[in-house]
Amino acid sequence: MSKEYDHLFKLLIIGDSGVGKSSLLLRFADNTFSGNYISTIGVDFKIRTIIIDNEKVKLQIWDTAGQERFRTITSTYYRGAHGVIVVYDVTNGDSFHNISRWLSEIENNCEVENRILVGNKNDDPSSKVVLTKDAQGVAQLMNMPLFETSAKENINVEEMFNAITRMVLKSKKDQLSKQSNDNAIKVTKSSGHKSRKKCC
Ligand SMILES: Nc1nc2c(ncn2[C@@H]2O[C@H](COP(=O)(O)OP(=O)(O)OP(=O)(O)O)[C@@H](O)[C@H]2O)c(=O)[nH]1
Ligand SMILES: [Mg+2]
Repeated sequence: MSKEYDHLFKLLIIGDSGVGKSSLLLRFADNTFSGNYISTIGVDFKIRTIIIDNEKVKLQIWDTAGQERFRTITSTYYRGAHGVIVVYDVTNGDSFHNISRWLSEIENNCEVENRILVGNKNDDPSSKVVLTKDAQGVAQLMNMPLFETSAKENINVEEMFNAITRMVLKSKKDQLSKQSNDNAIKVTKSSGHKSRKKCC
């Protein structure tokens, strides 16, 4: 029987209320979109398993409420996250300026290194107010990849989730190879010590 998955990662989606966090998750997990706005209460999550380089990666994706009144509850869900998706709305300048607040939330609540910046609602050039080059500037400064997406038109959603998953997978593999290198050094050191003893 084939394994259910090779890796299980927890991803978190944060950002101002109304930027389209739940819509991005619905598009990715169920390939649906609704124009109705039902603001998330607290947190919600969905699961999707994807294949990356022949490995099954099960993603548990937590969708948090953007509203300020849920901040205490949502902050408890940061712990243990392997990757964080920080979303703003390209048609709403305030949501872009608030990115720095969301990055501070990450710093205060977890030690995750894999973060991605997402400008959602990139489907109507006439309402776009956050220019791509400005967003790229911030992304570079913060050392985060930038994706402009549309949950509505299904633009770049799959690519964005794949990118953050690849980042998390790479971190895990780097960490594992570092650990096995460290262990190899330890073994070499201890066997070296033994052989010196034998000599004497
Ligand atoms: N044009 C357009 N509208 C979108 C897009 N994504 C979401 N919306 C709309 O934006 C509104 C808010 O979307 P949500 O996904 O509920 O936003 P949210 O970030 O989860 O909001 P909270 O749960 O309150 O934090 C809804 O009316 C969606 O239909 C998009 O890519 N393009
Ligand atoms: Mg929501």
